[in-house]
Amino acid sequence: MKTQIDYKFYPTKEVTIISAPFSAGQGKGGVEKGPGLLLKHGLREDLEALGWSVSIKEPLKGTGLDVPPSELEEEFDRSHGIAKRPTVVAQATERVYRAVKEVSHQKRLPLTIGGDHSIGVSTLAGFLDANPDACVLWIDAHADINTPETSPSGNIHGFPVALAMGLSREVWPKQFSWLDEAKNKLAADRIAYIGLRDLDPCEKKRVRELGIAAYSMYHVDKYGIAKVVEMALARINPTGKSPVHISYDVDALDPLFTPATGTPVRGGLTFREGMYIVEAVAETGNLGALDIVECNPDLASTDVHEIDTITAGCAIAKSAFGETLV
Ligand SMILES: [Mn+2]
Repeated sequence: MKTQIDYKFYPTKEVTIISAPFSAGQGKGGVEKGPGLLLKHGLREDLEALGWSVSIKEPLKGTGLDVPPSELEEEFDRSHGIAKRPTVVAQATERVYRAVKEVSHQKRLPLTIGGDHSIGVSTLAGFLDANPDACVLWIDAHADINTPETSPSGNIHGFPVALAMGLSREVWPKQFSWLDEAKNKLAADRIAYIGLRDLDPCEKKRVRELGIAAYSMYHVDKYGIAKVVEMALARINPTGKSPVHISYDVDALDPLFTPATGTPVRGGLTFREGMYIVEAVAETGNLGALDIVECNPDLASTDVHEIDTITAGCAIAKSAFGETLV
């Protein structure tokens, strides 16, 4: 059934799905299969049924970057510090950035499907390029605000928020210089986290020092999800007039609901809490952009786990694009 919601920034309801089958922002193969499986499970048809006209962009097609990390060449140049595979990650994220930027300037809603969360830098920088006043809800168990000098693992999927904010620019691998051309950096008062429960010590310090609105699972328990979403939107979008970019890592949900993901952490959002967040943003009419990342079918121990995780990804999209329960 066609959605009844009035999308303020997309009155003609046009969306471009940007497929980003990329996995080298972390070490586990399989997450590059996420976009194909989301589409196979009917993502495109789901959005069409809600009244959206859908096109698809594949910025990594034919680049050889859409393979598991083990099939990409090891890099032995350590001048970039701890950051792993900076050359391929920089190449892939730049391509996805250009696609998101183009789609955003065309006034089509960018729905980017991963792939690991390193592509978050692409979607943040690309959407901000066309929408300087955009604000961000980062739905995740993790803060993804590490930099090469603070990261324990070196996996760049833990860096995208810091990259988009331009933090510690002097220690970035040189391969990321493409990011200097992005017009607008993400400001600390334009992003809120929901679902946090596994931050590195340096990330906790950074989130506090920058004064970022951070709603952990403690706050979800304390206030309930409806109040948390209300508080988060009041912080980042006080006028209610800015487009809201939701970057949704499926590990925000409890592993009971999305078991097939690279860095699961127990004590997460229930399925309904997770859907409520996107439903509530959709209801405001302010949805600007959406990312759905970190579905990794190769980490499913059963077929049911794989299907649960992929269909949760599709459900996030449907809720964001206007599906309601009644
Ligand atoms: Mn993440």
